Amino acid sequence: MIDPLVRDLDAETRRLRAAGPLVRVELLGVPAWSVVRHAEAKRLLTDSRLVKDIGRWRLWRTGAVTRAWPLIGMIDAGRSMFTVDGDEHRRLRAKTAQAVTPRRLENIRPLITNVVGELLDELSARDSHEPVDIKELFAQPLPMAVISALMGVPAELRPRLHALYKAFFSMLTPQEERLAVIAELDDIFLELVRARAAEPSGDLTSALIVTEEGGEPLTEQEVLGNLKAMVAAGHETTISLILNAVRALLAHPDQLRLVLAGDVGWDAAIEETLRWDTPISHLLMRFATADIEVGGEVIREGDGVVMSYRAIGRDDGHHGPDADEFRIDRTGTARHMTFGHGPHICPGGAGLSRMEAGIALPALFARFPLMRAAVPAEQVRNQPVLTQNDLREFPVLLHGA
Ligand code: STR
Repeated sequence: MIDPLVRDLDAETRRLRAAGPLVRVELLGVPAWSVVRHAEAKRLLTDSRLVKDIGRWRLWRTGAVTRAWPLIGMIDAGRSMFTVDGDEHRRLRAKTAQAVTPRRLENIRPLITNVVGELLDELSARDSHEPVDIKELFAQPLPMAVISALMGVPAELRPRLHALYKAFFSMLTPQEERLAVIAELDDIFLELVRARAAEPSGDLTSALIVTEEGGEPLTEQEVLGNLKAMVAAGHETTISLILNAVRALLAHPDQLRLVLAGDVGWDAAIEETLRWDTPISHLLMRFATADIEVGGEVIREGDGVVMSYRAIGRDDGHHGPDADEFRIDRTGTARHMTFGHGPHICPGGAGLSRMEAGIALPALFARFPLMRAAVPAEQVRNQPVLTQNDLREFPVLLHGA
């Protein structure tokens, strides 16, 4: 039911929805539950009997799942706000929330505008009437530039990080190589943590380390875990948001006209993209510490549970009978859950990614108002990445036909 190679994401989303609200799935041979509807997801995401601690997973405890499983890096990712719950989670997360201040976000705005301007100038300079890949040349470079600047990751490391994350997420990477990639990411980020511990600067990594008088500092491993989570999340998901918005708008010229004419705001176009084509297809994983009944099925203690956000965004029970349509002018009050819900709801990144998309998209369409897709929709393919909704490439004609 869940294809690790993502050969047809729309068909998969439809199948999951039809089988919901709770669907038995296999993740590369490993059984789990997938939650595919809004109401059930909302309830489970505030149910404290579902936890992130991999130690509660029966298949892990029995040794049926090991580090040889290609998705293990998504779960066994070190101690951070992403992997713990309860009071410990509040402590790890509070530190991040304090660090991602509205002021820090506002301070990053000029950088986003500059990077977007530079990328657009490079695109213009090509003056090409041949197809160009708007992923490689626009959607992909921006989020890494922004999250690196925020966290203090040196610019010269960014190309290497791109390559490492690509290998980390791809289901085609041999597992031995993926484990080496994970080790290298750890080395890179640990070096940064130690440098900032020795000499703090104004970046967010330093803010995770520095503690006020009387405050309880995070351990080195906790700072490392939070830093890794923030860079991975800030990078990968925002690429998808920007690219999915470009793709959806070009595929729906009537909707694009609405936003270009100013009849509908860019914020609405961005929210509709977040709902209709979520950056995360499936979020791994939570574990049941008790039997939990959902829609006539029972999640057993020790079972693993996946949030299938792409299906959740298309839930007609929540978004109405036209949930499958991309409509930036929808009038209902139903809100999407693309950034999650409950204690683990996306901390800070929601605002950052909206800001990036909110600057990048209007600037892109203002510079290239005649832009259109260079290939038919069915030729645009996903990367072989089970968890992220990530396109391989998206060729466009910048100046139209
Ligand atoms: C990647 C590997 C790593 O070093 C740390 C993490 C923790 C946070 C995870 C990240 C992972 C993968 C992408 C995630 C992110 C949190 C949000 C992001 C799942 C496992 C999303 O795509 C939603």
